[in-house]
Amino acid sequence: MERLIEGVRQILRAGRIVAFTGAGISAESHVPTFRGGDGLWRNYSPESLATAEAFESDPRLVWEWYDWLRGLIHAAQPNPGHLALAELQQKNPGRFTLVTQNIDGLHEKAGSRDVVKLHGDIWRLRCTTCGREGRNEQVPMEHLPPLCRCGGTLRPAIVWFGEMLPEDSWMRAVDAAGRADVFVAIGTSAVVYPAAGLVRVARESGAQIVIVNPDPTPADQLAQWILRGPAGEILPRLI
Ligand code: BV8
Repeated sequence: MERLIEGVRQILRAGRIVAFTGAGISAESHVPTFRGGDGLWRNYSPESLATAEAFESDPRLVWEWYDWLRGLIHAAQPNPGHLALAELQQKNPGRFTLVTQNIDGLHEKAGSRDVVKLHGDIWRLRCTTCGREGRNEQVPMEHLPPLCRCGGTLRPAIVWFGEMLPEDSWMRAVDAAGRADVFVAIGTSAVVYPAAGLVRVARESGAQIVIVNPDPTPADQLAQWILRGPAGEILPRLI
């Protein structure tokens, strides 16, 4: 592993870097991943709750899940993996882009700036009637589901399954992946699209692909470097 770490350290020294993160980077902050053993809540799978249909049919149940998740995330601290990426950005201003699928805000809490959030932000709510959007860090929420001052029901401003990604974030991510010299996929199972497709965009544009993950993923076949282990241990050794 030491030789691999040294090799990746070398390629990170020059060129444009994209770090692409998934729920696994927050696992060591005790935020449950989606598909790991701890990914289930009560007996619901995220896929069954993180949809507009589920919200439509039972906004209170979906909100109970997100209120529980907000409570967990509120108590969570960034781990050495988050902190290492913030340091990598500070050391390489202008040639580092962080693209995350996570909605927990732990990258910003660790000091990362200008984070490209593909799936939204659990601390922002949007009105399903008037569309007004704003920050809300209430833990726990006073009312479930929360209501807008217009009387409409508020939803988390995150991307559910079957929903489009925010256009500007998606375009920024595709552009960065297409111009990357090194693309590091950290803590993602690489099964959710279109986000997972960024690995292939980077590979086909000539980037070196680095995977940081304790388990195999479908993206491994695109990678020149596979660092098998937890992000909280591996990332600090890369900077
Ligand atoms: C869309 C917000 C289009 C909610 C999320 C078939 C083919 C292609 C696409 C599809 C398809 N069938 C359905 C689709 C579309 C669907 C999709 O991809 N489904 C998958 C399940 C097959 N995609 C969508 O619906 C997207 N929208 O396609 O719209 C469209 C077109 C026209 C018109 C309308 C729409 C929207 C996807 C976004 C969904 N929202 N999250 C919420 O968070 O509550 S996705 C959710 O899963 C998370 O946001 C996360 O981003 C995503 C992926 O999960 P990961 O982050 O990778 O986490 P996971 O738990 O899976 O894996 C953790 C990894 O970490 C593991 O590998 C583990 O080994 C590793 N790990 C564990 N510990 C550590 C670690 N790594 C490092 N260190 C550790 N310590």
